[in-house]
Amino acid sequence: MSRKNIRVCVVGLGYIGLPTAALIASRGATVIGVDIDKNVVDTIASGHIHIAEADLEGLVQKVVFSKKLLARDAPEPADVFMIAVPTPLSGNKKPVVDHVLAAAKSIAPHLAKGNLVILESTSPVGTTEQICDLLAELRPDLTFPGNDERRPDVFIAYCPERVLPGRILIELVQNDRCVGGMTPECAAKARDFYELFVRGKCIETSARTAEMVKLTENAFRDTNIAFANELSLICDHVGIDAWEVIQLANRHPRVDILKPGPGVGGHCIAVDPWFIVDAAPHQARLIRTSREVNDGKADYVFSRVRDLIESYPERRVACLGITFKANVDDLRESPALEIVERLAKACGPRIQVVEPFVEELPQELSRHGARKIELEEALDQSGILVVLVDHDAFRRVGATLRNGAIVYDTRGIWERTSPPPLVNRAPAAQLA
Ligand code: SAJ
Repeated sequence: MSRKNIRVCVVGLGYIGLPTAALIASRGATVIGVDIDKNVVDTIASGHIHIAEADLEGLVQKVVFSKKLLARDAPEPADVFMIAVPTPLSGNKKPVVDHVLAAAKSIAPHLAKGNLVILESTSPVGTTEQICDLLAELRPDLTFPGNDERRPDVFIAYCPERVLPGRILIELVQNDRCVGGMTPECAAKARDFYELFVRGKCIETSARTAEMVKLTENAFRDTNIAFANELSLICDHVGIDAWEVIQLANRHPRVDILKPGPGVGGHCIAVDPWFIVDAAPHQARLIRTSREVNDGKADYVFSRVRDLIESYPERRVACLGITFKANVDDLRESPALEIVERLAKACGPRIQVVEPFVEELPQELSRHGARKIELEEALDQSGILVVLVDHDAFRRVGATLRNGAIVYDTRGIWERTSPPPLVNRAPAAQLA
């Protein structure tokens, strides 16, 4: 496989598909980037991007202008097809693979002998097999792995993305990849492809194992964050500073507790563990509980802040941050946003929001009278500061700038300068 002659069709130009398409195109391949959203296609075709990600706009502009990345609203023939579309949860916490199957359907007419199809979307175990079955049904003129004794005409693999938002372009190149083939030959073909642009190790396995690896990675992190969040509740209950406990416990050579926060957000860690729970509900007890603990933390923070606000009716309230984590513009599954929405509903115009990564507040917030303000205004005029996201801009605020405001710091970014607010309880502990 050579970078220069290869044509790659990437279906789904979101947080993963777009950076991947741009990176592959920057290495010399011709990439057809496909999205069903016309605005997304038009934005990219004009050299711009619809998401915020470090260094992405410059790269996209370069490959679009050099005609290496072509934004389209439907797939076109290629050597390699990559599917990177969302796999959301249904209301009853079941994985929805409709977008993956629709993407597979859309590439079916363009498949030819020798093609490689790779699924990158986080998916329940067995989804890659489902794609094989679907393609085999739609293209009886071709052979597919798992559906025919003969050597397949089309090779199919699952290779999960594992990049961290904010560092996507770096991690796409540096991280090891787990390449799961429907057959060992499919895995080998997919590995050859990834080695064109990945500097990390590409390790071959089966498609089912690779699907489970992806879910495992995010469930592992969710469970570890749940430990930190549960610990913060326990410390709050017994009147001890959780941040100090964690800092000291982490000095043990084999202890590495993550950070408590207002809950877990994003489209990955807050979602993927449910795929495991759905597949093995009786076995996945810890994984389910971790999800519940992390979701419960947002409820807890909301109640504590509401109590605090009601105890100081004369004070203006500034909530710092609504994105799902630091230094990104992504609001998906954001616990900070959920908390601020509930506060705005309960307390109306007293709630003000500082969010440097978002131009306009979501309608749900402004509808209740919440207003977006600058950080300086919040520091000058707000008597209650609620830190919900650890953006760098908030970290840099020194104690003197906080003007004696009551601080509820859910991310532990500010040093403690005064006793914490006492709301409905006796011990003088900093709220975690
Ligand atoms: N969080 C905490 N405490 C911590 C760490 C994180 O409360 O100590 C919160 C964050 O604030 C955020 C959420 O957890 O709300 C998730 O953030 P994250 O930075 O841990 O992860 P994501 O969702 O941005 O990206 C994860 C990564 N997975 C793992 O680290 C195992 C990334 O590598 C995956 O590619 C990505 O999910 C994905 O797409 O699946």
